[in-house]
Amino acid sequence: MGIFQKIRDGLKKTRDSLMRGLRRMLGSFTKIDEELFEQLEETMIMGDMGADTAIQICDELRDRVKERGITDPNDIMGLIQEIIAEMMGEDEGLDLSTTPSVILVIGVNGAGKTTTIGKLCHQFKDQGKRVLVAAADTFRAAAIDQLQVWTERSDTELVRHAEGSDPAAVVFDAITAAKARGCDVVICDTAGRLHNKKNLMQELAKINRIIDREAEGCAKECLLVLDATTGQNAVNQARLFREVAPITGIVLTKLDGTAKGGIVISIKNELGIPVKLIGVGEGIDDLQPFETKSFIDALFDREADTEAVEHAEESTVEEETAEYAEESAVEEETAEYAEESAVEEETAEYAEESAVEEAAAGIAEESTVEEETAEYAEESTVEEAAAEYAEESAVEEEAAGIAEESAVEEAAAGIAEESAGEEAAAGITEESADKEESGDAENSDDEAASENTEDTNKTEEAEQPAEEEPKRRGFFSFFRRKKK
Ligand SMILES: Nc1nc2c(ncn2[C@@H]2O[C@H](COP(=O)(O)OP(=O)(O)OP(=O)(O)O)[C@@H](O)[C@H]2O)c(=O)[nH]1
Ligand SMILES: [Mg+2]
Repeated sequence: MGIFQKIRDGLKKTRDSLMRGLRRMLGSFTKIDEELFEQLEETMIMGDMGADTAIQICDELRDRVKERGITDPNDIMGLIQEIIAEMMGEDEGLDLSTTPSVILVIGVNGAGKTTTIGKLCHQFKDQGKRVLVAAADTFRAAAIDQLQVWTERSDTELVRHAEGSDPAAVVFDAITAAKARGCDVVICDTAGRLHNKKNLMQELAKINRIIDREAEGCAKECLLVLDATTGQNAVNQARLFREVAPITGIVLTKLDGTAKGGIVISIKNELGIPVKLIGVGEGIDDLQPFETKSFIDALFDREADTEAVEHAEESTVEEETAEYAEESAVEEETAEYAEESAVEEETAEYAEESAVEEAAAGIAEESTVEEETAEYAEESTVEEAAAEYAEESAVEEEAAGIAEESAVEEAAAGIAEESAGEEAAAGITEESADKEESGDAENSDDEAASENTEDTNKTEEAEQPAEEEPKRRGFFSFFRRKKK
């Protein structure tokens, strides 16, 4: 992400609050009058630009509006931008013109001193500089350890003493070491919290004396770290610190988390101290050199607002798309489910049908079996009946002697061909005929029947046609004789 983009992002809250407030206020006016200037002043003070700075800007506005004959309130914003840009003056960067250069970092506790030093180490290292850090916040052991973590991250050198030792002694050792090692930059961390304000100020004064003495002729920076979220309170801190330390620049941290970015203008205008660095996040890359033009452009950037609106719109579209996709997914799932259910139902129906079919088939089969059985039974019955009939006929014919030769022949022949029963019947008839032939015509029906069932050899004989013919001939001649 580019530097401007970082500043623009970092100033988003200030832009959304202070700048939008100014535009909305100006938009409610149709002409430029005293009421407009009064409301403008109020809005600026509320936006942490400081009372003095707000009054100064409005005085300058009145003059320019009159000079240029401006009557449209919509032109006011452009004039404000112009005035602020002039107020901020020229940019002033860090003076690192000597080797070593010494940077003393001061500020109240929690302002962001140690974090800023860590970020600076990273930047200097990237620029190929040899950096040495003095852990002059000896008030807490944790402060020394925190600094060590940062120096390890950026692979820079650290001079540290035990907790509670003299901070000025640490600074002395660091400058001596930096000279001996040929370091480019010495950065001194300091405590933000002491037993009381007097102690803090005395300690800083002592450190400054050591730096002046040991780094005589070196480029020196005394950076006051201010937390932007504290608003106008930060300006008051600057006034206090200025009494004991020759502040050369301001580091304004946490601009990313506040709508009070207007204090940058206030600090510069009221204290006359340049803002040299701004912190726009907690990351190692989130420290930017302060550039007035970028700051003003980012603060008055209307495109960023448009983009924000567009982005919000896009997000809405994305959300809607996501919702739609979700709905579609649900619909698809439902459809799939419905399909599955349909398939299941169909399967069930099919299974049912199959079951029915199977059952039907089973029944049909059974029926067939039954039918077949019936048929078979019928057939059997027929066969049995035929056998019986043959038997009976034979007996009857034999007994009555009235059966005609041809009829008897046909019946006997047909029956004999069809089944074993017939054969048996043939056997019986043969037997009967034999008996009759042998003059045993008085034999009863019962005797003939009993012979038929008992004498299986005779049935077997009936299956042998070679022997059958003479026997039949005997039977027919018997009938012929009877008829006569
Ligand atoms: N969002 C944001 N947080 C920051 C920034 N600079 C520092 N911080 C956070 O502020 C908190 C305090 O930072 P430190 O660097 O420990 O502050 P300090 O001035 O050294 O504090 P003491 O050592 O107690 O005097 C930490 O949580 C940092 O991450 C910044 O630019 N933006
Ligand atoms: Mg610290």
